Amino acid sequence: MNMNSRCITQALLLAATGLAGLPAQAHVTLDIAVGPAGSTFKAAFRVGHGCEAGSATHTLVVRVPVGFAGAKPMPKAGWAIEIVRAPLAVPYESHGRSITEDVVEVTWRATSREAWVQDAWYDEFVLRGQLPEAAGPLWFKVRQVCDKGQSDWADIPASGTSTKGLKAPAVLLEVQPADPHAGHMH
Ligand SMILES: [Cu+2]
Repeated sequence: MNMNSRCITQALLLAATGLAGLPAQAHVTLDIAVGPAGSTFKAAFRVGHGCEAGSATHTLVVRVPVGFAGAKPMPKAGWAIEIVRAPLAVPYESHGRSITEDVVEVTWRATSREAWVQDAWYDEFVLRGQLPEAAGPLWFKVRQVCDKGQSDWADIPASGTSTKGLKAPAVLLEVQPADPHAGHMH
């Protein structure tokens, strides 16, 4: 069985029950996957199932792409948070200050078995940040670690934003052109 045979199984089940047109409940995806350029965005990563063989999830590692600035995880009961910061290749300005390093990775780790996300359950992990001024795709690579095995959602298409055919697509956030009437608010 390859890494995503479970997702394929779910897709087949959905197709068989006539629900294939609904948004995929498989993989790791964003609850809302579009946001206006320059806005503060709440990225809610949805974990719809466990790893291979129905194994429960105990760790989620989100690699924050360049352009998603000042990422802040929302605390989650039963889960410890680790934040990795790194120097930026291209510093940016925020509130008149030059920002030279930023959050590049956030990890949620269950502090006890009770917090593990069972395969039959659904959960969300929330990260807030500032979207870039330029429209375009942002890809979050997400590693889901389970009791047995792990899934690395890290495949990015060579061009465009279609994840069709990718075995383990990274999580897509589409930054759209900003509303010219919107102010700088957060
Ligand atoms: Cu899936």
